Amino acid sequence: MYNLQNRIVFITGASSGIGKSCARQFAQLGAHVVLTARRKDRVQQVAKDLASEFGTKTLAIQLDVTDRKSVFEAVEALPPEWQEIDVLVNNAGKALGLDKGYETRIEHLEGMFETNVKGLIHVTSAIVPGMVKRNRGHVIQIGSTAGHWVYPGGTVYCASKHAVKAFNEGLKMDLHGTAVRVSSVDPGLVETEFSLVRFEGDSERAKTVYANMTPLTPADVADAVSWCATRAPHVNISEILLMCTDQSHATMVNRRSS
Ligand code: NDP
Ligand code: 8X3
Repeated sequence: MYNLQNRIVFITGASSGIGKSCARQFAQLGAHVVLTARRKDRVQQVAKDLASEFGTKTLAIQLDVTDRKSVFEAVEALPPEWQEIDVLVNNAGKALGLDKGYETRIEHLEGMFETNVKGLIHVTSAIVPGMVKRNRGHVIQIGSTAGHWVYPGGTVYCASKHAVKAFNEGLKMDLHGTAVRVSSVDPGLVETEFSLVRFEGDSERAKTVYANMTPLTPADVADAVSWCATRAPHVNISEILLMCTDQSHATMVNRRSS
């Protein structure tokens, strides 16, 4: 098992949901955690909680992954003892709306592709060269079942997650011959703020997504992420596709009558 004690883990989208749970899992494993997101107060609070609960060494940084310049500046400005990132969890992402692909509003199209695809590539590009130089590191993308299957209303979001899947396959080949590992953890329905964001704050509509079924929790996904990161260095987990027992395919969800 790969020991993450005192290793540096950099997480995007650590203010909520899966990213926040990953931060907790890595903190429990003794890692030092860099928490990033746009909502600075939230990442500061997560950092404070982990420090008081586990004594974790944390760094909270306000970061918008869509801003390539800020991403590179933030990575370059890391204090020396935080520079040697061992694990990158590229988690920041979103779905916006449930429109047909050709009717998707430009701000939704841009919001999804700028964050899910370009943002993930910006962060990877800022961090991976250091991993290559040290010949050590692990990039873990949070993909989605939406990167494997398409569903009605998810055309653009699914296209963005298919792009993540393709980028990740390429990244593994780009890093061929190095010791840098590349994984993708691809969940189905997870109850987080994801649907609240998708439906622009409509909490009633968001709740219906997870009604009368038992979705994955963010901690279930973080388990898979930390499992990838703790395998022996010669083991590279390429992909984990995970769904709750109530979900069998993109739109095949077992809902119990209430
Ligand atoms: P949440 O909405 O709970 O979390 C999303 C996180 O992304 C937040 O921390 C948010 O922080 C951050 N984020 C959004 N935009 C940006 C940005 N431009 N720059 C930096 N951070 C950003 O949703 P989830 O935890 O569910 O989503 C996390 C990932 O998991 C996403 O990539 C999503 O596509 C994926 N996923 C989710 C599933 C689900 O059913 N929930 C299933 C499969 C995959 P802030 O707003 O503070 O910037
Ligand atoms: C999130 C899973 O099915 O809600 O990536 O799009 S789904």
